[in-house]
Amino acid sequence: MSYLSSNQLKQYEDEGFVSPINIFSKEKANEIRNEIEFIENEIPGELEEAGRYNAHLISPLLDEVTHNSKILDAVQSLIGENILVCGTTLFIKNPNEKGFVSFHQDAKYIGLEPYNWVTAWVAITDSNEKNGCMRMWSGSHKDNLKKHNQKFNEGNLLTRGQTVENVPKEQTTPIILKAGQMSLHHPTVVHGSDLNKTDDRRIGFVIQSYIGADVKQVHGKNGVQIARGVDKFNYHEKIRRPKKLMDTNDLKLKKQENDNLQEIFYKGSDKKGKF
Ligand SMILES: O=C(O)CCC(=O)C(=O)O
Repeated sequence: MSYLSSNQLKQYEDEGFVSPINIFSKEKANEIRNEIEFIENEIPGELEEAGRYNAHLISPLLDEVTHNSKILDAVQSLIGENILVCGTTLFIKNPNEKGFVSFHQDAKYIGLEPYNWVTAWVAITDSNEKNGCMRMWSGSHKDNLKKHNQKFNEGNLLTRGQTVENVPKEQTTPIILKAGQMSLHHPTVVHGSDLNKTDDRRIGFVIQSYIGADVKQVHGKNGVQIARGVDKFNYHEKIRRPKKLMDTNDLKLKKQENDNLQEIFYKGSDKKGKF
């Protein structure tokens, strides 16, 4: 039986996302926030720019979220029982910083094919219209890949500032989440987010993405962890899960994985951004 209800499955099919889904308590979300902020304080810069990827490789609490059985039950309803984690991203918007995310489709530069994969956006803080929650262009996943302009623009939290132009923003749906809830979105749904206009941080921990074992990385090398089921395809190298916080070898693994990611994200581009 599917963990997602038939209405939720229909929402995903029709709109390209499903939200909100309760995962853990506000208290747990706070504990995770504290771990993120502890890392930021201990190793300044570790979670910034290209370091914002794959923090689950150095943080036992983020590893626990990545392998959370409720999240995996929901993901299984969409991509089947053999699930790999091929990366995570921290999308943090600090107050007084000009961070935003232009409208884009994840599938454009991520190199994961076929599209049997899904992204889980887990709210570590509340996420709402005031602090720049994601906005989804409902139904846009049905049109396949769209043209993206590469803007490399100031404040844009995407690698290339990749932008789908002329999205009817008033028709997009805000993904309002309480800390501890998540949304799931499709590889080709167009989405973005505005500035954080509050005086607290907005933190999203994004499993980007959960892929079926049948999904290849066509732009480079992606280390993966088995989250559930079996991997009879063996397309990717398996990487370990952390046993303690900020272990020296795990920090090296994170760096190596993130170097590989840079190759993937900037494949074919003669310009590089800071993420
Ligand atoms: O956190 C955001 O505002 C955008 C995140 C995003 O684009 C994604 O998770 O694919």
